[in-house]
Amino acid sequence: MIIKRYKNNPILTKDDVPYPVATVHNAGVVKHNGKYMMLFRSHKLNGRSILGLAESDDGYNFKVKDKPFMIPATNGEFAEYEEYGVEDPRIIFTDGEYLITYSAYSRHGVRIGLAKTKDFKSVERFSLITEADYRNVVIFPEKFNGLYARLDRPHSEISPWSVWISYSPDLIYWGESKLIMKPMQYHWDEMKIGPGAPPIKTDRGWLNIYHGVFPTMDGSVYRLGVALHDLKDPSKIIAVGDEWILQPEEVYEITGYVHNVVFSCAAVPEEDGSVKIYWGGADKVMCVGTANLEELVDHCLNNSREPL
Ligand code: BMA
Repeated sequence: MIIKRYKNNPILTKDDVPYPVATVHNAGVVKHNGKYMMLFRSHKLNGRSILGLAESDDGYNFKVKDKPFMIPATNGEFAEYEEYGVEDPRIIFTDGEYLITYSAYSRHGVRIGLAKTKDFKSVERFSLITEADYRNVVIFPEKFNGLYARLDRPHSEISPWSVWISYSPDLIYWGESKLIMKPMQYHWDEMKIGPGAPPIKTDRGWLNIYHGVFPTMDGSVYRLGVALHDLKDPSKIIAVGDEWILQPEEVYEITGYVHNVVFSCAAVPEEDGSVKIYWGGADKVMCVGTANLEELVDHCLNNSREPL
């Protein structure tokens, strides 16, 4: 197994949250001042989502803060687009601050909001970076020719749901969009794919942990895979691992709020060459596992399928 599940999974459940929620899942995680900060999604008891914050010394044992970190905005330009909830945060560190991209749901569809924090105490909403309908936006932690780059996944009735790249000088205006990776027919990711954890820089390329969905008679199955992007030009995909790296297998991944789901929004690289990969199990609990970064890169390169 390329990912070793932590023995005490799940690491966070609704029972650890000091306010009423039905789920804890799809969390963004980063290291801040030596602590692991986890921004997790929870369904409230009305079915709409909010983001909570938990903190840990070791990346495994988390303590949840008393109050949610982000709830839907009630005034300003974001309020209209967050009416139905905020979901699936991804976090990166750049230029001395953390950028949080999250799905903003409303009667108009799903857009991506970008918020900033320096300290995980206060948070400032900065921009709505897509129109509807987009999900799964990850920003690269480095700029390319002076531009921020992001991967995203627009909805489409015509093409299978695929991964695109776009660039921005200021985190407000985005362009130079290009399709870079598609689902593969009759393959584990044939129905849709989407970026998962923000890309991780390695010697051989940017490692992109993504999710792929396969439709079955029993509903969709969400799995994780890996792709490798060129270090200088992230629109070039060097390789895509043909086989998944994680699929729902444990009870807490097979049954829950939505069954048969492993869904990642975060991976934290460590100094010893390992990486902690975080995922939501069945849209209900948070899990973690470890992998070796070089092995994940080998997994892409040794048996690669075409990106398009
Ligand atoms: C996707 C998103 C994720 C969720 C997944 C499985 O479309 O809604 O937040 O984890 O479905 O239900």
